[in-house]
Amino acid sequence: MTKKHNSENGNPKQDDLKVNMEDGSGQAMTTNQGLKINDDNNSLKAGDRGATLLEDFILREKITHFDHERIPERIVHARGSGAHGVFKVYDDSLKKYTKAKFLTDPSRETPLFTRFSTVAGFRGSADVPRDVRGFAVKFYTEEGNYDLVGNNMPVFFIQDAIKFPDLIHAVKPEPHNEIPQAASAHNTFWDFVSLSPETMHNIMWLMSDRAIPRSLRMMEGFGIHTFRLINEEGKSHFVKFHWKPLLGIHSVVWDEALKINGQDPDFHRRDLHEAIDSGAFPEWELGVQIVPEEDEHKFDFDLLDPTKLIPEEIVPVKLIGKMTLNRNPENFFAETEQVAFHPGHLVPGIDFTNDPLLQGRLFSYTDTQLSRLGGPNFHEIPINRPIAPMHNNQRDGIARMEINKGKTSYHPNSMSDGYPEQTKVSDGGFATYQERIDANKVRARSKSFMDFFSQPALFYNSLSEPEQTHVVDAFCFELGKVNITEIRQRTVGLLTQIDGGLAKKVADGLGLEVKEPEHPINHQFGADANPEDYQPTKVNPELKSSPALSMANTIKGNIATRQIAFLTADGVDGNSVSTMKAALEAQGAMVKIIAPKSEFVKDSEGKNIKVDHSFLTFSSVLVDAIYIPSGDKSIETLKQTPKAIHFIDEAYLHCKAIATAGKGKELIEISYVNNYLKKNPENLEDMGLVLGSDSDKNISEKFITAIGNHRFFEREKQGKIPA
Ligand code: HDE
Repeated sequence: MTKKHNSENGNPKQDDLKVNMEDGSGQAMTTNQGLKINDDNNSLKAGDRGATLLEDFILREKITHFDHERIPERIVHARGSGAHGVFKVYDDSLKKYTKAKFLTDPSRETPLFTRFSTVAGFRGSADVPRDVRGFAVKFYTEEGNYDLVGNNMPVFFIQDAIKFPDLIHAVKPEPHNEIPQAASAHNTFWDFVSLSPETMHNIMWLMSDRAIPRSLRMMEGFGIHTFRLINEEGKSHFVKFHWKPLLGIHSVVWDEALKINGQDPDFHRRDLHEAIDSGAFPEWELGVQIVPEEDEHKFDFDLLDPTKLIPEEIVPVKLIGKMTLNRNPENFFAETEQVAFHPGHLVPGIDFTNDPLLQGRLFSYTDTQLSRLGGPNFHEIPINRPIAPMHNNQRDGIARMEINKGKTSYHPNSMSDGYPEQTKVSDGGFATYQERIDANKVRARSKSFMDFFSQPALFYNSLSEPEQTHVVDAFCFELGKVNITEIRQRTVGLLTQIDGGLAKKVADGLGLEVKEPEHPINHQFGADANPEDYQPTKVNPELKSSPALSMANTIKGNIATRQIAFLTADGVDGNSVSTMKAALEAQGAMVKIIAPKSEFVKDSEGKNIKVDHSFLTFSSVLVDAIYIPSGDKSIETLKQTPKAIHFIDEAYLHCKAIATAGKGKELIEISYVNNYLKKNPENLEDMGLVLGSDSDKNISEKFITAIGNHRFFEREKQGKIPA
């Protein structure tokens, strides 16, 4: 297919997609053959009471198409949300490391499509289970598509691709009853984990708040594996890829996540869609950690081991460019569902390493599309086709769209003058990096992969106190759902190897004794191998703590796109609403007016204020903070509205900022929160409570600061609120 290089609107991929767009507005309805339809409401019958006639080709065409609307969902990462965007590199400073043009030419804006996903749940599952999130980016570069298929955690559960089916079978719903949906808290997952110490690093991340993001827009992304950058001279450097969100990294709390999944299963999908629709385009900086080849063995872990990260304090992340997601898909199925990523979609300047997990992925991603997208021509689906010209001798197959001209479909040929022709490396042809390999064929795991516990310990040590508490709580929840004591005990045994305090707290929470694991604890060896050779090793890590790993150290203070609920009823003070609304919106926050009934509330002067949601259809878990405007009559009504009081208790439990004006405070006084107010009258603002009067000019300023803090985890020490 011949492609235009020069774009009409500055985005060549958008132009490319337009070729396939269909728009029925203002058009006549037709069959798939273009026949205009006269009656789409009644099938063809023998008499108006039937029977229906087989000859009704219009009925048959419509129903046949409907019958085949579904395709197999992805075996992993089935539930996802996607968006279009662009990437621009800041400067050409990466030239000494890579010849990839999209990473070195600041004048280029590369179109891209990004798909975020959960891993375990089915396509129709909810958005906020405790899970890893996929973070896959397809760059439509002028040299071909480059896919960076990563996750929101920098390490993976297993070290060798051959374990992937086992890992996924263990985490997916159990085979006999297909329970539970989108959850790792069940016997089979923890059975596998407790027997596979290599999983422990990713398990620590999975038990942390990283597994329950506030928004897809507030997650980091990681390529995980060590890749290679190759420069013009053919020299290789190792590289790890990072995505850093400009809004910072933020999460919800676990109790909130459980409730969000019921209140709005599309919480993340909606959030992404609405942010882009409103023009608040999500942005990430692309970062690289570069390691010279000579330094390959300088670390206390193996760079090829995907269960290890390179601490940023040892190799800094250099920020090289920015991705902006600026357009929602036109059609979910055509774009988000049919997009096909593959870590093997490379461009000159980037290459692989021998990471045994990456090597297996390089097979899996094309293979899986064959059953998911129905055959070998999935690269022709509009969302997948490159903007770079594409010509080769591959032919035919199911649903082939291209009409290949010419008499030859082989190379070498003379009948077509040798075309399509090969390209020299110096002219942009791809050549694999010539890594020297001299080895025996063995089915084995490298000894350098056997330190399973130092980096999980580094991660745990790097967390703030509330983050550590959340990890303990998560283990207690997950293992609490496991009903085989040996599995729980074995897992606690593995935790003893990471942190004694952590193991003790989890054991306490589960009602178990702490027991050191029995020897041997590693099962990653074959039947003839000597288990002694595969025992976990312990190194003395270079770092004890890496501040970059804690979300407590993330960017704070930006309240753009944060959702703020205003609790109102008839008689609400109009000024109190409009002043605070204006102040919040000036910072990019989004206000939702909540009231006992939909449509409108009347303010104290009888003016209508549009209601976004009633208490019936909304809940505190869907917002970041709440404000209770003043108004004698409205506060009296809200006091009689149990859901309004629950709103406050729940928001307090989830450590969110709460502000009141004037009489609004009385609503708090009849909530459970009042127990804590009485105990802490001094430091309310440190706890995210802004109790002001309408005349208090600073109230909006203080509230904005509080929202910018994201959460007030100090409250968790006060004890829980029954909400
Ligand atoms: Fe994947 N993975 N994966 N994975 N993965 C898939 O490919 C696989 C791994 C990741 O939004 C599948 O097209 C194997 C690591 C993302 O469409 C499948 C192994 C990382 C997505 C597959 C891994 C990922 C997938 C299912 C171990 C982070 C969603 C559908 C060797 C670096 C992409 C598909 C999207 C999807 C196989 C491990 C990320 C089956 C065999 C490590 C983000 O091919």
